[in-house]
Amino acid sequence: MTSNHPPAAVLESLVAPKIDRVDLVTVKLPFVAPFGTSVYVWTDKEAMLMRIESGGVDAWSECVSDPDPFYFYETNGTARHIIKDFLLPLVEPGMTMGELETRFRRVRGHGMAKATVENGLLILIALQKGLSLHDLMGRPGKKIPSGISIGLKESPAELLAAVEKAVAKKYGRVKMKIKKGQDVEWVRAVRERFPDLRFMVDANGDYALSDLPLLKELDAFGLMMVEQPLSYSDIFEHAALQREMKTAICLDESIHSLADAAAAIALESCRIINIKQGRVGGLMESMRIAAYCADRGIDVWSGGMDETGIGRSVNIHLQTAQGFSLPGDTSETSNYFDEDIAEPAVVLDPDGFIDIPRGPGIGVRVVPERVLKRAIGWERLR
Ligand code: OSB
Ligand code: MG
Repeated sequence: MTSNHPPAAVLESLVAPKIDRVDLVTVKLPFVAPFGTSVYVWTDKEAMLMRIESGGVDAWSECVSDPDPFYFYETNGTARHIIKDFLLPLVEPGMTMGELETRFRRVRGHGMAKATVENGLLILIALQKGLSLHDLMGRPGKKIPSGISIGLKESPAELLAAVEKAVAKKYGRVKMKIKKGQDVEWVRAVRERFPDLRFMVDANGDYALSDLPLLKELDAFGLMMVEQPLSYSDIFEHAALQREMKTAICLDESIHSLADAAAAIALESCRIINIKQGRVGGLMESMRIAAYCADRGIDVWSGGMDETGIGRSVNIHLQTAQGFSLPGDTSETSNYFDEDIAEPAVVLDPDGFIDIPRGPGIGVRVVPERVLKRAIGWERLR
């Protein structure tokens, strides 16, 4: 099926327009509360945004890297370097997006940098055609299920309060971060209070195979999955762990491409994959991975990187693609920021679903005054 209908073919055939101007703008938005994980605690979102102008139309995209390499090897600094010195010089008017992607392959890795340029061009093309991004992808609109990622908390009481709030909002599933020493008993507390909750955990690679007895204890809690329990770069040992665990393993950090997904599936390293469009190099590779997984009975969902309204909207549109079978990390804007740089904010409807932002492109408007207020760096590249 996928061979007759390559899932990203409709995007691959689009032609890149002539670009008049490109800017990188870095904004720093304070989080409403610190976001704690096993690898770092972030207190604000430092997001590098790209603005591409063509024939009087301007498109914004967002690089999902952080200023630090604690979740992923790319940083805003490396992404800027790769975009400026290697990717943008490869972009020529008249080339198809498929050709662009082929040229980009010469640069090894750096998917977050690649996604910033690729998504920016796709959003620009959508705007010029007057189409929403999901229409450009050839996908019908639908209500998008919500999911929330709750960071590490200071106490079980604080954790329970956060879960309670999420349950009241009708989030489609709740994920909590775990780390060594803050796991089984915290999970038990949530499960005892919310026996029917669609519930999962994310370790961001904090455990080793030698922690097998502890990880197996998680099987008692009816979790939807345990995300990235072992090292950020591992696929092989996750297969050994999955053989020993009842709970489905979901890979996040380890999956950078369709080839990685194929390896993980062949090795039976996971039963679920978290697709972050930035981490895998953009919308086209995301669509390929999702369809490939769907054909093999592997569930996928869209992860998040605490994006501003720009990246958040891209993630929402992506979830119309074939294969996105589970709620992702797509939560309300107010979960992160008092004031985003784009509007309208993402909100849940009374059933816990999200409407795709309406209108051409990603459907959200970047508010220039808010960008200016939050900008900590601005550079014209072209
Ligand atoms: O591991 O999924 C992760 C945020 C930053 C870096 C890594 C991760 C996360 C999240 C939050 O879990 C996702 C979101 O709410 O956007
Ligand atoms: Mg994760």
